[in-house]
Formats: sequence, C-alpha cells, structure tokens
Amino acid sequence: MFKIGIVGLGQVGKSTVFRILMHAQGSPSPLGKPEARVGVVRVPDPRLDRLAEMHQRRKTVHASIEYVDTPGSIIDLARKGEQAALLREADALAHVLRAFQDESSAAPGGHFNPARDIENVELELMLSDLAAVEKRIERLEKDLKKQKSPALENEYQILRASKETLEKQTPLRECAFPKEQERAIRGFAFLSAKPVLYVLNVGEKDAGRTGAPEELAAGMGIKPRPKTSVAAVCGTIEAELAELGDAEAGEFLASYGLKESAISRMVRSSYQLLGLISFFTVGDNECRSWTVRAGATAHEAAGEVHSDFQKKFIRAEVVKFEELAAAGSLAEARSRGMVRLEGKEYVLDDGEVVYFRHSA
Ligand SMILES: Nc1nc2c(ncn2[C@@H]2O[C@H](COP(=O)(O)OP(=O)(O)O)[C@@H](O)[C@H]2O)c(=O)[nH]1
Ligand SMILES: [Mg+2]
Repeated sequence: MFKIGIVGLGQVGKSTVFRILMHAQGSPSPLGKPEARVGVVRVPDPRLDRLAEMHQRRKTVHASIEYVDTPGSIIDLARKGEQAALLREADALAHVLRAFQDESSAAPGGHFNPARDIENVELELMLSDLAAVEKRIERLEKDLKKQKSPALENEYQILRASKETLEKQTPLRECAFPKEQERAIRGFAFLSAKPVLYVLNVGEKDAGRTGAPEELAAGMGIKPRPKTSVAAVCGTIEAELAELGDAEAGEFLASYGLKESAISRMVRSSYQLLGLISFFTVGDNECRSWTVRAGATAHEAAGEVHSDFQKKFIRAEVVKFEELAAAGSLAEARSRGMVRLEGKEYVLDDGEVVYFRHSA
C-alpha cells in the first residue's frame, strides 16, 4: 500500500488533518512512538460507485492509501537519524502549512508565512540528504578501491549527481534522473526526492476558497514546482463537518460556498501526485478498485489482484469504464465489441475494467 507522511512544523494542524482523514473511515492505530499514528483512508472514486450500482455485488472495495501522522516538527525528525525512518518510509509527504491566524500562538501577532515555512523545511530536507549522500559516497569510494562492479559504479554515479544537485540547493525531486535509475533513487529514500503535497490549513475566512488551492497558494507567494501540488483545507470547519450526517454536511458545505469536503480532494490529489492510476475488477462477490503506478502492465496488475493470476496469466479482457457504463453491462459491451483481449505487456490506462483470464 502507498504511504503518505503528514509532516510540517509544530502546531500547524498535522494531527487535526490526520484526525479529519481518519474520522470518516476507521480508527487510527498507535505506532508505539509518542503521537505517531498510522491510518488507512479509502480513495473516493465515483466510477467505482457507478460500477457497484450496475453490478449489485455483495461488497464494494475501494483502493486505499496509508497516512502517517508524525510527531513534533519535521525539522527535528529530519535531524534525528532514528525517527527519520518515519519520513523515509513514506512514498510522498503531505506538508501541512499554517495559513490561519492564531492569536494564541507564539508567532508574533499570530502571523503566518507558508512560503517561508516551505523554504525552511526544504532546506532541512536537503541538508539531511546531503549528509546521507556524503556518508555513502565515502563508503562507496573505499569499496570501489577493493572491487569494481557495474552496480557499484551505477550507485556512485547517482550519488555524485545527487550531491551536485543538493549543493545547488535544488531538491532531488527536481533532478531528472534517467528512467532506469528511478528505482534506485527510490531505494535511497532521500527526503527531498519525495513528491510533496502542500496542504494549506486556512482560517475560516478563506474556507470558501479551498476549492481553488492554486490561487490561494499564489496569493501566499508559493510558486508551483515540479512534483509538488497543493491542496487547501480549513481544519476547524472540516472537524465540525466530520460530526455531521450526509444531508447536513451538504448544507454546511454550501453555507461556505463549497461543493465537497476538502478531504476527498486531498486524497485524490495525493493519488495523482504519486503518479498512481486505478483499475477496476468486477468479481462474483465484489466490485473493487486497485492501485498501480502509471505505466504498469496487465501482468503487473494481475499480480496486485492475486499472485496466481500473475503466474497463470493467459490474457486480460479490458474495457474502458466509460464504454462499459454506456453499454450498461459487460455482456452488452462485449456484443458491441468494446471489450479487448490484451496480453502480458499491455500497459493499463486509468479507469479500465479488467477481467484476468488465467489457467487453472
Ligand atoms: N484557528 C485554527 N486553529 C487550528 C486549525 N487547525 C488546527 N488548529 C489548532 O492548532 C493547534 C495545533 O494543531 P495540531 O493539529 O495538534 O497541530 P500539529 O502539532 O501540527 O499536529 C491546535 O490547538 C488546533 O486546534 C485551523 O484550521 N484553525
Ligand atoms: Mg500533532
């Protein structure tokens, strides 16, 4: 499962965002470390809801993402080797930024400056990576004296390029590594290489603008950068929202000029940021959505569903969600010739409904 670390400076609303995410679905489980919490959130997808309606199976299972609430400030975490593991394990970071006035806070006049907070945090992430890179380079140079291998040479090149990038104060996520090195880079778990979702935690007066987070961000001097995106929530309003039933929640949102909870938007943005796509299966018992990286083949997708489907893969029957929905049933889609037979190497598109044919 893909994992997102909720990070930020102290007292910015990390735990508030985490609680809101969790309230809707399931309760968080303690991680054994003070304040650190992990919880699972399902990815809302109206296409899956429609499939479930069409097929009337017993169960509907949404794809899900794991969120980790990190304690204290990300700056302290990045400096502590041991607790930094909380950050390193994450596939992406949700960086919560204080964008609400708070007279009670230590900040002078309760002022906030998310653009400056981003700069400060980025710098810490880069320093932490630079220290890690230098240590590895030193060790690798010793190893290379004893023995040369293509794997070590490759690692050495990646580390040299990373060091140069960091010394220019550029986060590693902005460095274009060749495709075949991307997996190795992920293996290093560099903090500044992780995609970031900036979560602006705004005050009530800006709540009506959370539907247009890019505008809000631009107004606060936050510039768009590669492999980052921005979402906005109002912690206080969302916390109230979580207490309401569906009908009341709708009215409450409308009273702020909002159409949907910022939380579903936030989950969807995380999903896009990670470069993930969904495919669907309709089985005898359940309709289900699954998560794979964009570019995954039918063979890889089969492995997500069941290791046997992958081992005994014959063909995948594939139909676009929109075509299936228009046809009204799988049988009708087949008779209209919309269902294709694809082989192992077929690259899935977001929103395809797949039936895996496999041998016994
Ligand atoms: N006014 C206001 N206060 C908030 C908002 N979100 C969080 N807070 C308050 O800020 C403080 C810190 O929140 P918390 O979620 O514990 O922050 P963390 O330290 O980043 O986990 C708490 O007192 C919250 O009630 C918000 O949107 N508006
Ligand atoms: Mg907290």
